[in-house]
Amino acid sequence: MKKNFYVTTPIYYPSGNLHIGHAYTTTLADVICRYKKMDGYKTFFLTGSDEHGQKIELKAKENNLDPKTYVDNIVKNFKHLWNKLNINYDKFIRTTDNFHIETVQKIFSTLLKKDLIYLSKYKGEYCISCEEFLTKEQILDNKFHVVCKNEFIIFEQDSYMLRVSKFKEFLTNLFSTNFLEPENRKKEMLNNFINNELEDLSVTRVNFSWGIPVIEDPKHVIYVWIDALSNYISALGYLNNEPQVMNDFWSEETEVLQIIGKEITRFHSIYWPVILKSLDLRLPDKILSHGWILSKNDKMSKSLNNVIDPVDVINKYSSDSLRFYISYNLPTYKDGSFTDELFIESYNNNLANNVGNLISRTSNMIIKYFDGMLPNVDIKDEPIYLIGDQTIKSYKCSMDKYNISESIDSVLKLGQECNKYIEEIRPWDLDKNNQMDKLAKVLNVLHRNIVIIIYLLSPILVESCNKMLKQVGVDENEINFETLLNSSYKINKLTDREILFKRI
Ligand code: ME8
Repeated sequence: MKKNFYVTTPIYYPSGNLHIGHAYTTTLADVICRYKKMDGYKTFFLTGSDEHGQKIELKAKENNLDPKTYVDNIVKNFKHLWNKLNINYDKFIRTTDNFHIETVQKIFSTLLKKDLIYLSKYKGEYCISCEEFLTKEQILDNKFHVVCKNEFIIFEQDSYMLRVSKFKEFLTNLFSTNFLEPENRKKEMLNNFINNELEDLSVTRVNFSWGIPVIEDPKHVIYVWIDALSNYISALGYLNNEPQVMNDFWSEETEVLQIIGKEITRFHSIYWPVILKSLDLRLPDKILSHGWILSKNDKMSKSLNNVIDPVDVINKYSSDSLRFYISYNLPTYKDGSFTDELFIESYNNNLANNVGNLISRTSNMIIKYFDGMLPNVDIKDEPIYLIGDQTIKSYKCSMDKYNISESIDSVLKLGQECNKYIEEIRPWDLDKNNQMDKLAKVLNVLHRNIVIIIYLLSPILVESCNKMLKQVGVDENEINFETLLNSSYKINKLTDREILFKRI
């Protein structure tokens, strides 16, 4: 079994501050990475910023700044957001980093030498805002890009081209595997591109200068996608400074997961594999292409001016509650929404009424009936004992498929079962009737299931996790999947009665 894990997010454009959509992808990557660590993997988590291109050059001009000063300011805000959202990345790559620039130039030279890149002319409909040549399907009213609704330009100039057309067979074979998820995205790529005439890709520009110059022909700058996609290996030291990290995390022993939003699927599932194959490098195991967060019926995006700032949400509620909403309420296979109403409803139902309530009523009863010291009794014959073990199994199974929402669902079901059990068994009646042995069993099994719930939610609720554990008298260093299954962690005296997840 592979025991290294490498996860990446797209590198985001610093053409403005980030919004909930970017927080979505990055939180998913963070949660999966934390889970993999819990499961014993050596992990590497990469995110960053995609700083070159015409759009950034124009934005900087609008702000009377040189491009680097302009992006420096915005990248500070990126990092501030990731800090507030408890995103535990290992590396933040900027495409203006010198090591990245050198690697991209070396990659370009290699492909040029192999005649996989050649000089030609290119003409097409081009969207500056998305840095993308448009296909017929992407054009609205002969004038606009259907996604961002901006006007495109007609664009003709000398350009170096990547020979994507040579890779039809390679791509057809690749698309017969499960490397791209979900399935409908795979069909879309096959129908729109691979099974059609597969065109070569324009990879340089001469009409702007804010980019990485081609060493062999410096009036050309390397256009955003070769520059941007290469970040995933330049960050690991490819052809550069840290070959050991590359050896560790781009080796066959590594499970490589790349999470993206669906609008950049073409670049990641077609051009990126072509570049890797051209360099004789392995491919990622999985490109997980998630749906969009919509605002009304449109994609939430800077260019449509309909964004929600995650920093506002964190300041108003909390980082954990945002991480929870993203992880649970926005499953990756479909588009989702983010509104105050949906957010509050989910928080109250799942965190306040289910998990928070269960922890607080159980710990209160342990304090009340047993002075906070849980008697150690055998609980294997308790009806809700086995559900705990089953939950661990189904949680892991869903997480291993990167289905975070489904994993959380199994944990929440365990919480519901425990709350239901309390209503049915009525521990307060056991106390009244002096059935203390049964009461000890009931509280013990509830306690065990609560520890399971807390541990399984720990990659998501990273700030509350310790508070929850403290409330049930368990030290964070005492639990892992093994001690959880054997119930072999130590339980201290319970004293804490703080209310977790107060209702909003
Ligand atoms: O595309 N819903 O950068 P970008 C869900 N630099 N996810 C969303 C979203 C939404 N409404 N809006 C943004 C770029 N995202 C390139 C990437 S990678 C080599 C280069 C997320 O700033 C989602 O992950 O436009 C999407 O793919 C990404 O942000 C686009 O960020």
